[in-house]
Amino acid sequence: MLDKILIANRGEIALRILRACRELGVRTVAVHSSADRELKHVRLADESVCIGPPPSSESYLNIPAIISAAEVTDAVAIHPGYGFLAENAGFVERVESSGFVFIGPRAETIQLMGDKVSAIRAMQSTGIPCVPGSNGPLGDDAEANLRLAAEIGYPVIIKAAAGGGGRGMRVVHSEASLLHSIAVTRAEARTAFGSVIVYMEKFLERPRHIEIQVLADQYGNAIHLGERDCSMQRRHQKVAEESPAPGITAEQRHAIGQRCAQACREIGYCGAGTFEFLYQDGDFFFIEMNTRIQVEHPVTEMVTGIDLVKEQILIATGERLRYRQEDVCIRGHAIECRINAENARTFNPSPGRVTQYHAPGGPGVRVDSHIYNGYVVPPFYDSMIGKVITWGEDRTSAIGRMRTALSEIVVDGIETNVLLQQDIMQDAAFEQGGTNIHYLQKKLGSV
Ligand code: MV4
Repeated sequence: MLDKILIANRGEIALRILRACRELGVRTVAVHSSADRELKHVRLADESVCIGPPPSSESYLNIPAIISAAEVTDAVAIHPGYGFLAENAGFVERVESSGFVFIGPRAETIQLMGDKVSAIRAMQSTGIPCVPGSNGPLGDDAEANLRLAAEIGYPVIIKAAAGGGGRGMRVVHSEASLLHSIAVTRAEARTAFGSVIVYMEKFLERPRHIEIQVLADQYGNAIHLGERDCSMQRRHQKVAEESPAPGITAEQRHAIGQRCAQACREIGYCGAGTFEFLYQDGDFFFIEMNTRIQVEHPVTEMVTGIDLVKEQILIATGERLRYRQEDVCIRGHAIECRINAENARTFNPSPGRVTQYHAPGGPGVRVDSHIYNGYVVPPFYDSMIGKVITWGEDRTSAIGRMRTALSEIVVDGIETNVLLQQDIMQDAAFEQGGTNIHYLQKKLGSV
């Protein structure tokens, strides 16, 4: 077993990782910025090291400071959580060349998936269904690009190879604007990512965002843990997620899940990962792979009973997967509502002191949050302050428990999105299930 793990993150996920370490009897090192001395996991960790001033660029993204903290505390492994350095192949190389274990996939895998063109190529070659498109970078031949778009059929979408998560993309509705859109997306990609590589896909107009969770070990064993529906989003920020996805049959889950597990074996994937798909009219289309633990991992944990963070650590330790595919069963339904410190109307962050906090509870209710009475939400980081997750024997029961949980939660002193979450949990279309990625923004009246 890994003796001591350094947690290279903050907030709820740092606390989540700390709890997994505790269960496994692994000692913990918290690293934090000078604005984060009062974080709950910093207080609970066996050791803590301040790695820099408040801005992430000088603390949670400060690779030399994190490596030094691992060296001075004799940590043996580093868990990156999500965001920050979690999908930075250069960081993984530095971690490994300094003699530490990175809890996640190999640097080459992160590199492969970070370039969306190479990710799609790799997935296509393993038989994962992809969106019809250029199957590679666009060249500078205007005629060839116009011909390709005509073949695919408008509307098309131009995406930056180095983008992802909604950054660096442009929808094109007709040939009149194709060449201009390619040029603009290239220029934006150069500025934002330092790469001019762009590719083209058919633009799907009303898809759902459904993703498959996988676990793979270092010995070529891989399993899937079903899907999550993450369609309830605003400006590429997920708001609520659930598992299983409404309307997906056991046969569909099995078919797409087996393909993902097989793809993991073929590319030598190692650790926890997520295949992101657009789902429309009964078909799955791969768009990206995430090589990290994700914010919404708890809904999968609740329906499978498998602790994904513990499994990440065990896999990094060099253990074989403890579950075969037959051992994984999806039981009941789970929903996650993200709780953000933000203004209900403008969605602007609302940092400040939490003067009163009462967490919801009861059967089937889980709260992943680092906040407490008197905690000050700093202005420097993401506005998510926690997640409420409910489980029920069926979707109706999970929704009912979420409504009750949201009616119990009290977070005073700062503004939060609790009212928005209550509204979503009462929404007739949500209750029906299967809303697409545009639903929430339309409901909110912002396109
Ligand atoms: C698309 C698409 C429609 N067609 N690709 C946005 C985030 C990035 N991961 C991929 N995204 C999209 N790619 C094709 N070919 C629509 C989106 C999209 C989206 C996807 C998932 C969740 C939310 C979204 C919101 C807007 C657009």
